[in-house]
Amino acid sequence: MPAPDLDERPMARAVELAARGLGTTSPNPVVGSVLVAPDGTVVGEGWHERAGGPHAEVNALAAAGDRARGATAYVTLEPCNHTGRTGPCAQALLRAGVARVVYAVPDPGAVEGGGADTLRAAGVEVLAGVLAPQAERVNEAWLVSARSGRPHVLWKFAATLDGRSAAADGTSRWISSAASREEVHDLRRRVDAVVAGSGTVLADDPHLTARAADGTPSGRQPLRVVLDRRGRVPAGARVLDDAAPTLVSRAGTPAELLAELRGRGVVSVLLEGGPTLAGAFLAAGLVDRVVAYVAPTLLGAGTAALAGTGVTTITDAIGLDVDDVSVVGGDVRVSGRPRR
Ligand code: AOF
Ligand code: ZN
Repeated sequence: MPAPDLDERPMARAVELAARGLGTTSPNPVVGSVLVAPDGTVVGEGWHERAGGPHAEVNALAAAGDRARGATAYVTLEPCNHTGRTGPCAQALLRAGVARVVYAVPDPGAVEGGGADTLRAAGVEVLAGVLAPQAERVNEAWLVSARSGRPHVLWKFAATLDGRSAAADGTSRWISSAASREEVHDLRRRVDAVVAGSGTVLADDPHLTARAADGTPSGRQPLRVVLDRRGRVPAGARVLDDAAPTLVSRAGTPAELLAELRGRGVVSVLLEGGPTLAGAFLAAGLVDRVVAYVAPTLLGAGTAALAGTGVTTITDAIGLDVDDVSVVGGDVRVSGRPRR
């Protein structure tokens, strides 16, 4: 049996391939696959490119052809065992004569039991859990949604070093750097829906579209969602233009809004503002990831980035398990998952 670190390199490549599907596979997962011959040669690579299209394993098998026989298949998600829009990958791997299957994360969405049991029963050596944290991270939105039955929620905000999202006079444009703002447009391209409260729409009149540097809408557009319980959003608001579809929701609670979005097939949500809406989601335990862009500027007065969490004493502070701290265009980007 190969040493575990020998399995990590092809799995790392499979995770890289999976990431290529981010933004185009919803409501399906992102999945990557690599086929390696017994002599260590990579004989096929594939990833899931779009919902309804061939699964990662099938693409990798097609690339390998006859060379798949006797190979090890690396897959970031347990191979499927069901006939959905495409045939079961477990069977395709068996037909191709794959000798060993290494996968990272079990499939929580498996309809009729995962493919691992089927493969083992057919005499294939199966190993699970290789680079599970990395595979989990790239597919976080889909996995969290499949396990929880509601969309994954990413709260993104920009603030000054002293934690403010707007100055005392209400101005808030360009707190974060151009590079950070560009990243936010990439985030929007990758999610199914972008959510803002009516207060943010009234204060900032945002487009909530994914745009190129020149300001024109570019790439896949998420559903724009405005939580507007009191019907305050005016007809001329930019968020209602025809650049992308918009849902004005009257949902009474974050949970209700997420259920409504789930009903529309939404797997991933980007929560963009404002402070009170974010506070309500956090208080309800409905934020799965926080991404903060902290600019090296100070205000000393103005709107706090977050409000309404209900936290009044330090022992109740919402801790984050931070898995990334980077510098983006001079801002510090901190990303982590709220501890429950
Ligand atoms: C994918 N891509 O590469 C793998 C998936 O609707 P279907 O028939 O494409 O099936 C989707 C399910 O198949 C998905 O929820 C997951 O359980 C399993 N694996 N799905 O879209 C892939 N390997
Ligand atoms: Zn499959």
